[in-house]
Amino acid sequence: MAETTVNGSERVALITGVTGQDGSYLCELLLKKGYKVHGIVRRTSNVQRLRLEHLRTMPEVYGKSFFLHYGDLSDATTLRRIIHLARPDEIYHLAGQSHVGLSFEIPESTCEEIAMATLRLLEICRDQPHPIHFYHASTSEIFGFVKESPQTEETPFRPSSPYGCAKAFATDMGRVYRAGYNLFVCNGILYNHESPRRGENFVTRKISRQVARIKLGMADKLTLGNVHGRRDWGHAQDYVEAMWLMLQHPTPDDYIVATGKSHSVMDFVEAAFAVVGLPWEKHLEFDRSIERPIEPARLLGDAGKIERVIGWKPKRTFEMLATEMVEADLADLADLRS
Ligand code: NAP
Ligand code: F7E
Repeated sequence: MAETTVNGSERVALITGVTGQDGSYLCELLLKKGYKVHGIVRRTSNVQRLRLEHLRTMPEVYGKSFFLHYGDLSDATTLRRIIHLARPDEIYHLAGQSHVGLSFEIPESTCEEIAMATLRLLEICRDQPHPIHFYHASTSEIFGFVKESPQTEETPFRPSSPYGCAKAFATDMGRVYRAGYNLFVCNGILYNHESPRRGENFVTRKISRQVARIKLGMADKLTLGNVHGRRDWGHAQDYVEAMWLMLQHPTPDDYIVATGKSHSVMDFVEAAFAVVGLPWEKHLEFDRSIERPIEPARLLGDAGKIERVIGWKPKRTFEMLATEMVEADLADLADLRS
């Protein structure tokens, strides 16, 4: 296990996107490792942050080793101030509009939040007097119209969505700042990763939630778009471990984080219905308006480099993931009803 102190003092991490799926798991992981964790949250009309409530309401944690700051990716002055105050050893930059389908509807704000905000943060890091290890949340979507499968760190970027274009820009900027200014920047090129904390508008969680509703008699139909798309699906808790490991390595680099196994959306539907013992044929329906203008080709990752260099490997399987998600939704809905 890597040291969690520098020169005898506690390590400090800053997470953008701390309220998201990955941010919340990463926050728990770093607190467990003894870090002081600062998170940036944006102002919303609802002050409850569901994925963090358990930490925010722990008096021995909140305000002692875990701190939240208001900030927005568009607000460079505030970002600079937070970084100056927190003096992080490590920054995990996870924030941004993360829905590929939606990026076709709101391309400008998607690019602004993903591409320009990453550049903004890199510029702030460049000005800091102390060295910062910077993690950038890149994605398999940079490969889009792939020419080879599986993809490696050497596969050319050919994004097929506004989201993918913005992430490709941010990933390249990370490389430029690493080479040009000697900044410690790692691009984690992560393939789809899911969990019970996944947003409900991503396909796996939409499926697990609706399958649980159907099982409990609260719904009858699951409506999806294209179920033939294939993805390399892993578990978010395995993937946040990879983010941390990258920043502990002596030299910064880019790494693919994936399982190397390909499944279709339909495979996930079948696995989820199998958990509750119901026939999917009776409940599944299609809505063409959910389909996207373009789908990426076969996204499948070769995570050989991170296994060789850092020793990371996924622990959870596709079947474990589907089971955990459906069971968590069943338990959650049962709680809500009681
Ligand atoms: P997520 O659940 O959608 O979380 C996104 C986070 O970004 C939330 O905390 C959100 O805050 C915050 N955010 C969005 N716009 C912001 C803004 N303008 N200012 C400040 N904060 C903002 O995403 P995730 O699944 O955890 O993914 C984390 C990162 O990894 C994202 O950058 C995503 O694009 C990337 N990624 C994800 C996957 C995956 O399969 N999950 C794969 C590859 C890469 P609110 O809570 O206020 O909305
Ligand atoms: O779609 C199809 C859809 O939205 C997966 C993000 O975390 O991973 C994620 O992006 C597939 C696509 O994930 C519905 O057309 C069918 O083929 O769950 P998704 P995504 O687009 O792969 C990458 C790596 C990221 O970086 C992103 O941040 O499922 N699909 N029917 C549907 N998708 C949704 N959302 N909803 C449907 O009803």
